[in-house]
Amino acid sequence: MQRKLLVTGGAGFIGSHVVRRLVARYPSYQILNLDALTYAGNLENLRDVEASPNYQFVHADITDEAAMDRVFADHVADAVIHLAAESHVDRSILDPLSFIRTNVLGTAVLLNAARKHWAGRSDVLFYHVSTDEVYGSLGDIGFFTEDTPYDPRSPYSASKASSDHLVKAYHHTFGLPVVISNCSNNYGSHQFPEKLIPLMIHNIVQRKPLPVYGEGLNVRDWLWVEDHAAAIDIVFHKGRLGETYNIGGFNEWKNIDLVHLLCRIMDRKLQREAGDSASLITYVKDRAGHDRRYAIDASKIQCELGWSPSLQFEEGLERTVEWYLAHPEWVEHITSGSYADYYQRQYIHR
Ligand code: NAD
Ligand code: TDX
Repeated sequence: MQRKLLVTGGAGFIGSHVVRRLVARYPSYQILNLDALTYAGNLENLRDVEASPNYQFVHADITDEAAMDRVFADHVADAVIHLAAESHVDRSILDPLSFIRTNVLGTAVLLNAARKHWAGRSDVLFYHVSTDEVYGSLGDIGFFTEDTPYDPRSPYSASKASSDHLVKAYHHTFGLPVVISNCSNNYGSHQFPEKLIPLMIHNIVQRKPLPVYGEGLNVRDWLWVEDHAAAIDIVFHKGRLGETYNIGGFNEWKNIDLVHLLCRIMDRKLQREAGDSASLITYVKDRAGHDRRYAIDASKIQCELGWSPSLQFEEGLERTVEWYLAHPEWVEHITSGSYADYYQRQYIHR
C-alpha cells in the first residue's frame, strides 16, 4: 500500500529512530520529515537515510499556520506521526512559554491543518506521540494505566497533557481519526546530552561532576528508543482509532542506582579504575516540583497489539555508551553553540 506520511520532529532523538525505521521497512511509503531544527534537531541523525527515494525533509515550524497549510496542500499527506516538541523538563522550568508555544499551539495548528485538508476522509490518521508524565507522580507502588486521570505537574507535562486533550477534542468534536501513545523515559543513541543518561556519559568522559538531583531517589521506567520506535510502528498500523496506548519498559530504576550502573560500565569501557567515575557523583539542588516516580503498565499494547520490549536494560546501556564513545564528533557538534549557553545557565539555579 502507498502512503504519504508526515513525521514531525524527525530530526530529534526519538523522531530520527522512527524515521529510520519507517524508511527502511516501508519502501512504498513517502516519508516527509518536518522539523524546525531547534537546538535538539540535527540532520546528522539521519545521514544514513537522506538519500533514500522514499524520504524527504522539509524545514518548517509547526506553529507557522501558513507553512503547515502549504505542507498539507503540497504533499497531500494521509497520515501524521507528531513528535515535534520541546521535550526537556528542566528547560520548561526556565522557559515555560516556549513549551506552550510549540507543544500546545503547534499541535493545535497541525490539528487544524489536518482537519481542513482531510475534511470528509476516513482513510487518514493523526498519531500523537506523548509522555507518561501527563499522569503525574506515583508513590512507592502502583502503575499508570490508560485510565489514570491526568495530573501534570511541570510546565512540560502540562503542555503535553494540553496537546493530548486537544487531539482527543478534535476526535470527539470533528471526528478526526486519531490515536495517542504515552511512553516512559527513552534512552539510546542520538539523545541530546541534557537528559540524564547522555549527560552523565558526556560528563564522565570529560571528568566533570555528575549532577544527581536531590537524593537521587526518584524513579523512572527506562525504555530502549528502538523499542519505542517499534511500538510507534505497531500503534500507527494497528492501533484502534480514538484509543490511548501506554508504552513502557517494565524497567524501573532509582536515579542513583542507574548512575552507579552507568559509572561501572564507563570505568570498564574507558579502562579506568573501578570507582573512578562514581567519584564524580555530586548531589545538587533538587529539580523544582520533581516528580517522584513514573511506572507504566504496558499490558494493553502487549495484549492488544503484541508489542513488548526486546532489549534488557544493561545490554541497552552498554550499546548506548558504545555509540557515544564511537561518535565524539556528534557530541562535539551538538554541544557547541546554543547548548553551551544552556549548560551555563542550567548550573545557575543549583
Ligand atoms: P527531542 O527534543 O530530541 O526532539 C524534538 C524535535 O522536535 C527536534 O528535532 C526539534 O527540532 C523539533 N521541534 C521542536 N520544536 C519544533 C517546532 N516548533 N516545529 C517543528 N519542529 C520542532 O525530543 P524527543 O526526546 O525525541 O521526543 C520526541 C517526542 O516524544 C516529544 O513529543 C516528547 O514529548 C515525546 N516523548 C519523549 C520521551 C523521552 O524520553 N525523550 C518519552 C516519551 C515521550
Ligand atoms: O542532570 C540531571 N540529574 C538528575 O538527577 C538530569 C538531567 C536529570 N536528573 C534526574 C531527573 C529525573 O528524575 O534524572 C531523571 C531523568 O531526567 P531527564 O533525563 O531529564 O528525564 P525526565 O525529566 O524524567 O523526562 C524524560 O522522560 C519523559 C524526557 O525528557 C521527557 O521528554 C519524556 O516525556
